[in-house]
Amino acid sequence: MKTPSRSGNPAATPAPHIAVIHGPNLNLLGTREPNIYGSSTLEEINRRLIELGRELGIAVSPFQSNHEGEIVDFIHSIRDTHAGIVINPAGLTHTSVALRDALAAVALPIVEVHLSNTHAREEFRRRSYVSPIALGVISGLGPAGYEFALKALAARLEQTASE
Ligand code: CA2
Repeated sequence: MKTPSRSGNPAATPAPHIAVIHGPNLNLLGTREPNIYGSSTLEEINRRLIELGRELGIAVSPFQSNHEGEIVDFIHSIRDTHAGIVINPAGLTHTSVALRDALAAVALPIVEVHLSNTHAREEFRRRSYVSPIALGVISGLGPAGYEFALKALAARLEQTASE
């Protein structure tokens, strides 16, 4: 199989797409609770991920919603166009069977990211409906966690493309 192109040649294999999904309230990043979630805004995080994606030969599609159904619809919509998902499901991590079912249904490789260490906080944050169907989980490393997740998915795609 062909590997993703990093040549910048438009005639070469198109870059695989990876969605970066941010759940409810993450639009507030950088404006409230910097002691827990840091001072980067969502826009800054997305900009950095798009830039990193370019370096990795990946087209990054960021998406944020405060509405569970919109996130489910978005996941359905990328089923045939995207090769993987980085997701911070935010509060839906701990509550949403619908989100988990949508992710399982599209059967794309997923990396779950949390800015804070969910295991060092309240007990209810320790349960994730997403983790059992994720390739991996990164928690507590701040915005760098999204970058590690993107690199891990890019490496996985390279690996599966060469198999
Ligand atoms: O640590 C994370 O990334 C979380 O996914 C964030 C969620 C929380 O429910 C999870 O347990 C862990 C909360 C997102 C709220 O985002 C805010 C950002 C700025 C100000 C207030 C809330």
